[in-house]
Amino acid sequence: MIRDTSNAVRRTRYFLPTLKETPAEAQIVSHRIMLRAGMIRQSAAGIYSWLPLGFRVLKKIEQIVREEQNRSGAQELLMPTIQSADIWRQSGRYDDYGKEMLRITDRHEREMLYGPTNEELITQIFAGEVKSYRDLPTNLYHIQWKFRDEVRPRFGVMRGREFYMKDAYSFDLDAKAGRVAYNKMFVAYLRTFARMGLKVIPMQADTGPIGGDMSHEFLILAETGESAVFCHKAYLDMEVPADGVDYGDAVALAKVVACWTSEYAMTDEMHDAASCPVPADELVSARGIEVGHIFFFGTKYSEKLGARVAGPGGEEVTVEMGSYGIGVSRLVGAIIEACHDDAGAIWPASVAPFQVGLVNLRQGDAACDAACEDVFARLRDAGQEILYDDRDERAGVKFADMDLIGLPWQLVVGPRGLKSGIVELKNRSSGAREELSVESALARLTGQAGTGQAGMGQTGMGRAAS
Ligand code: 5CA
Repeated sequence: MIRDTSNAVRRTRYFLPTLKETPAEAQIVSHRIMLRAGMIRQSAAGIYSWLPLGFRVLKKIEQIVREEQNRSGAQELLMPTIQSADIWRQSGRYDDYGKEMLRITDRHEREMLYGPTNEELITQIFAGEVKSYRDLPTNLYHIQWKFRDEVRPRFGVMRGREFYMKDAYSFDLDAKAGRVAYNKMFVAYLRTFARMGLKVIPMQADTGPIGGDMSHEFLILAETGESAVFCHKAYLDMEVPADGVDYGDAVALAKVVACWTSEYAMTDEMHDAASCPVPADELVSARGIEVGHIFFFGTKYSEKLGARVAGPGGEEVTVEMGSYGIGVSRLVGAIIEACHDDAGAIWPASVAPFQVGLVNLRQGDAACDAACEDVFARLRDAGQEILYDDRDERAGVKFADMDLIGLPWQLVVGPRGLKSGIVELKNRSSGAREELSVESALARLTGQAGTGQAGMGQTGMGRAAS
């Protein structure tokens, strides 16, 4: 078996430039933590490089999104970042998009653009290949960088100009089938965010430049959220569909969606205090971060780009479409917003860059070094993701860095404990520390953390700092 050596790393060999000072440009906690924990560096306004630690989290989030999209029946493909202006002229959005669109001219003076979204391109691909209703329903998605020349890029990766998005596009024969496709994505979104330890609330939304007549934004509650949100408190305890949810059962899916849309939930754009039906003592008034947005817009793009199929009776049918976005790079910041304390990030195990941080309290001490090497090798060989802080640094520096980075477990090896064969295991989320033998610590970490279940609950509400 070829081992993935990137899952077990030594701090002295790992590119992890943590900062002691808080960078002045960062206004919100996630941006501060991402810079201080060496996850990202700004390359230009709203454009970031992802350093190894941040990149690992991005990839974990991406993988959860992918798994839940696949499970719902959507198929992954990959479209380019650069698109031709022609299809945007056809849809009528080339001028509408205004300055937010980054326009490029190639050497042949052809007008190109860096894609802010992909409705036009996917519709063109579909229209070129699919000719019969028999090939429906179809849902195609990709996970790709987007560019929107935002007037005010801010809050780090939360509102970037270049950002990583999952966008899915559904194609159906009629509006009823389109609604089933919409429900599938709705349910997949509930599961996706719950797996990241987030409590998400779907809210009725404005459709903006994407268009259409049905749309939900998925928001997580966080003090630094860009939108004010108003929802019934029942949302805080609603049940998320389990692993075995049957995406083939349209009735069951509709029931889940009906439940999750049964209570009042609006962003400030849609909320009207005068007509809000929820009594004040049942209304949650908070701020939220939009992590996903889904749209049903019928034939808006299929009509203009000629996405038509032959229906069951041979008649020509213009397909019904929806589009479904998740802000993958935004989620890295959003999860920190929902899940941190004064010392740093507190990663849910499912998206943590590594599961275990190994702290050698006395580097250079023969016993400590040997014990750490042993633990490191055994966790690595058990397939555990581990970051070994083997630097010649003071204990205080190592502790502060580990808390900042926020791995679910810290395994602390020091000379005093080792004399009696004892190490300390700290849970980053609860702060609980336990002294136990090396063997018990290893058993705990390989038995528990190896399943991805270590640390905080995966479906629990993120813990926001006060
Ligand atoms: N075409 C549709 C659905 S695929 C679309 O583009 N929807 S969107 O505009 O709402 O974007 C989808 C998600 O991308 C948003 O919910 C948000 O989480 C994320 N997003 C949008 N703009 C930015 C940005 N400037 N920086 C980071 N993430 C963003």
